[in-house]
Amino acid sequence: MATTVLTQKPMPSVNDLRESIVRHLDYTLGADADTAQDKAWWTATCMALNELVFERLRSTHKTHAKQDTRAVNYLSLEFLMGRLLVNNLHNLGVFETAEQALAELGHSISDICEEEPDMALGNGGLGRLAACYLDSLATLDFPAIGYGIHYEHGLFRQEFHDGAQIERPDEWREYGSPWEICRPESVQEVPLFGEVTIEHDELGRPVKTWCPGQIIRGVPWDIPVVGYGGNTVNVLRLWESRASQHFDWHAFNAGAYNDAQAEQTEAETVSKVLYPNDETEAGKQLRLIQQYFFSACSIKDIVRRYKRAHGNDWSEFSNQVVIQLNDTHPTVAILEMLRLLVDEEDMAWDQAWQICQDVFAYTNHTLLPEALETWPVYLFERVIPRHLDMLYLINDWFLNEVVETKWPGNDEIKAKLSIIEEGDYRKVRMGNLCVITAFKVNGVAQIHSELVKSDLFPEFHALWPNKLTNVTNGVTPRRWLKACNPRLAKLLNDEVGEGWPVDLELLRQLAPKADDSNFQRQFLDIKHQNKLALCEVVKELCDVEISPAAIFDIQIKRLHEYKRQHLNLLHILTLYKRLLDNPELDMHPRVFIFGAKAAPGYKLAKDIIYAINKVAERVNNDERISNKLKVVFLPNYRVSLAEKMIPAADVSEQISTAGKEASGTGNMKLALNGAVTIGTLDGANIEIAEEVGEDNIFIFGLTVDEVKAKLAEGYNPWDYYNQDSELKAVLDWLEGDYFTPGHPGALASIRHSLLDHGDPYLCLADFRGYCDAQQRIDEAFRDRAAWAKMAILNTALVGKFNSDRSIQDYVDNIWKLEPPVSADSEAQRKAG
Ligand code: 26Q
Repeated sequence: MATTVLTQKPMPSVNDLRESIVRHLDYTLGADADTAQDKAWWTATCMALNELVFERLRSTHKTHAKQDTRAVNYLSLEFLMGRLLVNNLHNLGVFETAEQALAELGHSISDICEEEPDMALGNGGLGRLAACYLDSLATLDFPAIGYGIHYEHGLFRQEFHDGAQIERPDEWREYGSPWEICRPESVQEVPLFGEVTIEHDELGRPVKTWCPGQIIRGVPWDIPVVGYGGNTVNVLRLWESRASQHFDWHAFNAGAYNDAQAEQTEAETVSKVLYPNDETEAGKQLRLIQQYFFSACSIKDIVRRYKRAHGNDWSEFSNQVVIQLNDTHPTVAILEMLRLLVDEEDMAWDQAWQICQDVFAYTNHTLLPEALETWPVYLFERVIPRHLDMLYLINDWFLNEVVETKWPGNDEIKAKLSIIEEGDYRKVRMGNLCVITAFKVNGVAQIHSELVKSDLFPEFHALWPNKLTNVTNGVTPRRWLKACNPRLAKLLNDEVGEGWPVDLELLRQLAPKADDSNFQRQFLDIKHQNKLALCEVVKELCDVEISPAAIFDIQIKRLHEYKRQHLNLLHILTLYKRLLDNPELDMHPRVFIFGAKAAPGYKLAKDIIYAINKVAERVNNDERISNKLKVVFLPNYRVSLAEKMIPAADVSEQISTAGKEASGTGNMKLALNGAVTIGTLDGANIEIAEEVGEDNIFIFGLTVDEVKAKLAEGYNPWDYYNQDSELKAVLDWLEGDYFTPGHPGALASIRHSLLDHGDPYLCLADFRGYCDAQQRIDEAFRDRAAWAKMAILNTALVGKFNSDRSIQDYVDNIWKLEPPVSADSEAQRKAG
């Protein structure tokens, strides 16, 4: 591992850390050790740790400033960081030290860590991916900065009331967070609204000037990102919106207290709350303002940092700066960069546009048509009128020079590739603007990237054959194995040494032991311990008793029709029916465990949650089936809950309609922790199957090509309903009041979507194949040695899905960052 930090204080002893915790409790928090609550102990522990973190933050900053090398700026509306204390303790190598120090103070480290609220500034996969990538960038010692929004409220807290999802506000920093550092010296101002005026210069050329109607301030909060080994600490910079003047005294004195107050409230609304929709575009003005606010603050910050080192010499800018757009959400950053260079730096258009084409790269995370972002032109015109001018200039150049050269006179292609979509009202296509500008566009798994080329952007691919590429997603093994599964981590340390958290391919050495009965026993024993721990969580959260001897079958992800939690439900109903028909049915006991939030406005998704909860209630209380089947839906699924569920999983449900899940990352976390996947040939499942081998995964269902063919020939779900009596029975079951006594039809919307509304995600077509694969799992699980072998091989063979590998792919193929300077080579350079 390369090191960028040359001198550092030695690691604290148990005594040092214990004293530091008490010192912070006494003097920073003003609390009393005898009466302090766990929350105060948690805060004091974070503050004690920050003494190490901040020192490394400063030295990393100095090193990077001195080296002045190319750095990546990762722009994302979402960062799902989860909890930071456990992770930072592990990454700094002081987890055991802290455990001992807290024990001496009479506290268990796990109780203290449980006090930390999750930093849930994201919806799901895309946001968690950004967090894993920050971890890997710091671990690999690359200079990187994450830019996002300092939401006051992250993703809503989920409660179930009589089985239905209720949303409550998330309060992750009600009284402040010990991890954040406010940087008032780097505040940015962001203009909004107003109009563009045209005047003429001395040569009679038109000069456009933007006269904004409002200015809001962006206040940066820095969250340190500690790399594994603690050499590099990068930052995640999150922007909070504030009114430009703290208070309008003029208005106040004139008696207009409410006006002054209103402006402040309006400005502060911008960073108030994370939009809880993923995959579906909301089209709301506030969301566009969020996107512009954070993009503008970030671009200004990037330019400010560059100018600090290079003044007005722009020749090095595209060598020093690369900006990765996490989906299209930060697209307006492109337009803001142009505006800044042209309007404020007086740069010629051609040069400014060239810079944009050299620095931006874009990651696509979805093919779903409804998720491709578009914005009404009138909203652009209202909120960022000057940016709309810039957009038209790009579009004119693109259509009249680029497209016209390749396809002369072809208006059909022009209409398709234009950044502007015509129609009832005109819309801005954010994806097209990204692809036209970016020097690289990547999908997030092999199949997804191929579909981006062939189905989503085929003409762009024909224009620029080297632009579209793939970087398969990955997850950090520090959080998703070492920290969340300490029992397995210890076994791995004993087997392959302690290097695996930074070199996951080392786990391949386990493969020869997959047949070793002693090793199998140890592996299964750890799984059993982890399952026991999850039993307690389930008891506490759902008041349901489950047995660790059962198969723990887990589906955790956002709730979406395309992810097909309702296909899982149909199979559960099938098993339940078989058990009622034959209580002696030979099946291994199974617990189906769900975790998922539904977007608050996504009616069918909420209906599916309700249905699973209602079926769970009935099944779990049915004594006739003698505990062979249990169903639990854990409320408020989030990163910290995932960390408890994943180590306990036997079976990982990855059952999206082929072609719909761009990659998936939960699939990787579960396999790494020894869960066996039941899945379709979709997203990264395909690559997981390649790595672990077809004997160690349960694949079923239509392929991407078969899905396309079926839809082309005219898919009719009724055909499956009429031909499969078991399927018919469970669908009809949803119509009555069996699961909702006294309320017939309460679950009928699911049946309707699958029959009357055409089953858009082909659940019925895949139903029988899914049931058969589940049957094979039931049989396989009973052969304990064979199952252990499969589980071990999953852990051993998924090294590819380490986010360090993903980051190295980005560095080599897209960002072209220099390899970090190691302490050794730095010393050599100085010496000679
Ligand atoms: C867009 C406009 C307005 C409001 C919200 C949104 C919005 C927000 C979040 C749209 C999409 C998202 C999130 C998408 C997401 O998480 N996609 C997932 O990304 C993962 C990482 O690449 C993949 O593994 C998953 O397959 C993909 O679904």
